[in-house]
Amino acid sequence: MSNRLPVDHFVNDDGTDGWSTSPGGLVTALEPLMRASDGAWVGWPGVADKEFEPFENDGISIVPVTLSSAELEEYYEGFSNDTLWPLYHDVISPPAFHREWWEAYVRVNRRFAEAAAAVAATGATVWVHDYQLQLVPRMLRSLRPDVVIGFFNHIPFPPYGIYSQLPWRKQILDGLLGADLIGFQRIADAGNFTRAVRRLFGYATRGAAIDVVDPDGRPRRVIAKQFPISIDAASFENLARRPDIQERAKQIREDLGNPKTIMLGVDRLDYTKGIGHRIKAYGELLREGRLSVEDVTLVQVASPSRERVGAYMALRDEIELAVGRLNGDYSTISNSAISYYHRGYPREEMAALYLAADVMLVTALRDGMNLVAKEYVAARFDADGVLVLSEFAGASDELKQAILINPHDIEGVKNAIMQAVEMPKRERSRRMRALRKRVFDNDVATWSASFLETLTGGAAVQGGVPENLVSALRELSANETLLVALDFDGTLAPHVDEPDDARAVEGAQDAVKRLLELPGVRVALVSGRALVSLRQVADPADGVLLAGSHGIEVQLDDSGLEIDLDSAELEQLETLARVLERISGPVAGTWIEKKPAGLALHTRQATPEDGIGVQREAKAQVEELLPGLTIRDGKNVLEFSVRASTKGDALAQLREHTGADAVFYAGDDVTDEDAFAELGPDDLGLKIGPGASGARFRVRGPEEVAQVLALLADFRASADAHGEANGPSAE
Ligand code: ADQ
Repeated sequence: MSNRLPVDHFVNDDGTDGWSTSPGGLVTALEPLMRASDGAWVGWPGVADKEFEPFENDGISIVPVTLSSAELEEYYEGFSNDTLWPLYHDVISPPAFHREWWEAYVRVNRRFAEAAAAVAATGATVWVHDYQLQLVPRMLRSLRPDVVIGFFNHIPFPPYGIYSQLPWRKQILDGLLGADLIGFQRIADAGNFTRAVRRLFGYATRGAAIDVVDPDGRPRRVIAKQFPISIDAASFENLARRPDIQERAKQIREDLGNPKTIMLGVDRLDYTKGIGHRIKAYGELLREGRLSVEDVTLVQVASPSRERVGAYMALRDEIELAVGRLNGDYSTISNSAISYYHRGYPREEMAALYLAADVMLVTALRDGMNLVAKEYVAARFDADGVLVLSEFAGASDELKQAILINPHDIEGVKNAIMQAVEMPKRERSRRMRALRKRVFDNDVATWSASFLETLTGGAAVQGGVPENLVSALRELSANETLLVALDFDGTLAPHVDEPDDARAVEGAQDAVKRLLELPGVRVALVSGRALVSLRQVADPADGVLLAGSHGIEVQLDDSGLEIDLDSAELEQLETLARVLERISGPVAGTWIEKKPAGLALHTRQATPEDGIGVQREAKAQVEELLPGLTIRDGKNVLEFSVRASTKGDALAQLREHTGADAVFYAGDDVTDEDAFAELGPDDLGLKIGPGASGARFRVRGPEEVAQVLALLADFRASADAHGEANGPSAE
């Protein structure tokens, strides 16, 4: 889903509707995938007040969302482009806050969410793009809890001091948190977002993970991290290699009078792009005689943008005044200081311009990524040309061999321009080669694959055991000693309503039995269940190690089962009991359950208002009286534990106990993410089902887990037979 569909509407001679595909990088990257997965693209077709039926374009279903011209004004030009855009770009231009714009934004976001809800298959993956649709993830989740939702923010996410100006700051964050995965351009953007979430919602965050509580009271883990977008680098290079394009590049140079140096700026005409700063620096260099129009010229391409928004009209006047002044002051009959073009060009012409330019100037004051910088690099197959790049563009995180500038520092920009103009050939080519490596290593296909892999992994929907997992299992099986640690519910056994009814699928039982008999292999169950409950589904006498209550209770070979709380913990437990009893005692339908190292407060039989009230009160008081105590939100239950433990801690303990050289860990729950985080490069993490995950591999469900464990047992058995796994003694 994106605000704008990847197709443009036109009217055929006979009056029928026609559509042409717009050639953006995003479309190129997603097209093959969408065709293969019977995908649909939901968005606005670019024409107001007109309803279009869904149609098929190049094997992709196109689902147009209708916008009225009033909505276009309020939701798009207003809230998106005159509120969010300036706010998210460091308030370079003052954002306007209007309640009716916000209302239109909510209305249109709901329409998009409904359109997606109507076309998405059961369990589908929905990828929502950009700041115009930030409320869609939450709206879609409430309409369709079965779908997996990713969101990518193409523009920066501002620091809290700026973000907090937004009157609807909580609603927008909540909208985004409806997604399973939220992608940003830079690590700093993800950090700003996570900090805002902590400040406004108080949710716990660890690294990229944010533990949220959904309106239905269920806890859920959201991942927020950077996925720097890129371009279809190979296609840009191929374009630049075409003889006609090279010819055109030569022609451009000639038409400009073959100056020693051609500098180029290519931007949407936007106040974020720092076009004025660039012209100012260049003008001063001409005035000071450090550059002269006989040697140097600047080509500035500014594509028309948002021409009905006031700030953009004013910007156009300002830039064109500056261009006119500079040309008036410095151009000669045969040499222009600036050649300025206010129009869009086809990709072919862009490639020729990039080839013709000795120096590319990207001076954005704030920019999510800036694809122009990457396009310039991709086009330069001749490993020549110098990129001057603003630190405030996301691209600067990757393109370190550019000349990096702070565009506000005009002296600095001037020096950078001089350095670029005078840079010796060898240095130019050394830098350009390094830049090219980076752009080709992370192209737009890699970008989208890595986002989608983190979101669901292909195997979450397809079933079967992916080929790369098979080879990773083979490699893993060759370790001398191996720990196979498994979550139970949802991993070995399908989820059921009554925990006592859960049974591991047959194939998984068999595979676990085989693994238990193999030398050098230990098997452990790691669960949120209490140990007593875990013992009903696995028998420690068979040699299975057990870690219950997220690792608070562990049953290792011959070690005791009881957990000994120390005096401080006992004291905390007493305080905890006192607080919970005081709060829940008077409220009907609530009760307290004793846990091995804590207490659980159940509210299932209370009225929803009472339940929420009691939980909120209990949480607040416990946090105040016993800061740092582990609190887990469940559905209608709050668990308080005086001993902090996660499945990650459990895994670490099991690893130490078994002394295993490598670990296999499989789990389906958000709590399993703590275990995945414990894994090292030689270990193997397997996520079951959809949802963002830190695991390297993924399969659909317990049936597939059974296949995976059987494969592992096979590999291990044959490795044993050949003596590989027994180390030097067997050789
Ligand atoms: P934009 O602000 O539009 O994108 P940018 O990343 O530079 O900025 O992309 C502009 C695209 O338009 C480039 O592909 C460029 O070639 C093309 N273009 C510019 N002027 C043109 C002209 N006159 N004729 C033809 N084509 C022209 C937003 C964010 C960016 C982020 C992208 C992608 O603001 O920071 O990099 O999305 O996520």
